[in-house]
Amino acid sequence: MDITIVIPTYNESENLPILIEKITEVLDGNKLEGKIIVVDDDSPDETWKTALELKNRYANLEVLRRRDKRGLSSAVLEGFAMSKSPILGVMDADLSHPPEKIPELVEPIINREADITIGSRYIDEGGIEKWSIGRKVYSKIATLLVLGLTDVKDPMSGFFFLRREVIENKELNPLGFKIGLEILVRGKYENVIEVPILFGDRIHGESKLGGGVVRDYLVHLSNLYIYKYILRK
Ligand SMILES: Nc1nc2c(ncn2[C@@H]2O[C@H](COP(=O)(O)OP(=O)(O)OP(=O)(O)O)[C@@H](O)[C@H]2O)c(=O)[nH]1
Ligand SMILES: [Mg+2]
Repeated sequence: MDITIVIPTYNESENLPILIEKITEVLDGNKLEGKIIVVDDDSPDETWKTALELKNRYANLEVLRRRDKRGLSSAVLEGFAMSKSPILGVMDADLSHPPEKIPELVEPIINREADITIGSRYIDEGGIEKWSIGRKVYSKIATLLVLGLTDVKDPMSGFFFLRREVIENKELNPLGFKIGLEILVRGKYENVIEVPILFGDRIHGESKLGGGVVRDYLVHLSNLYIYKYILRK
């Protein structure tokens, strides 16, 4: 069954070649048929150009260079819209998400055991390699704030797969960083399986977590709470 992995990028030109090679190795080694779509928001470091060059080596790679937009969630949704695969996935470009876990994430969807699978830092055997205490606390607080929205242990993970039907005909809001959470609240699904991952520190480049992220996150959460408790019930 064919799968599409969307990789949103902003200034990831050093990480991308390493990641694409690893993903391809894992897909080939597990006889998975996969397409990779890089959605780059016209990165100043020309990640889009690196990606286009990689197309010569990897026939399963597609590249979208968005010149007029910024945003992780909207990049992921545009990547999904470019694909016809029955299984869709997302992962970060900065090598934080272990590609070796892709088969474990994809197989429950192929076998119809799950509609959504999540690479999870907050279940047994999952974890985070090198965050500062401050960042860990911040992430925990962000996760506590969603307790009223989902039972998933790591709803903020940026490494997940889903059956296309989960989001088909659903209106998803591309605000902010947490498209996985958006899908968990607005998507149509029954079973979610979390697979433990060890979240590594980014290898090259800088974090894009900046000033507006917290505000966007709080607005996004308010929208989701209103949707879940006021609009739908
Ligand atoms: N297309 C696109 N991709 C983005 C944007 N912002 C971030 N990304 C990508 O989304 C992924 C996650 O962003 P990161 O900066 O790694 O966020 P993070 O993992 O929470 O932060 P770090 O731990 O510091 O890496 C990376 O692949 C980024 O390149 C954006 O505005 N547009
Ligand atoms: Mg990162």
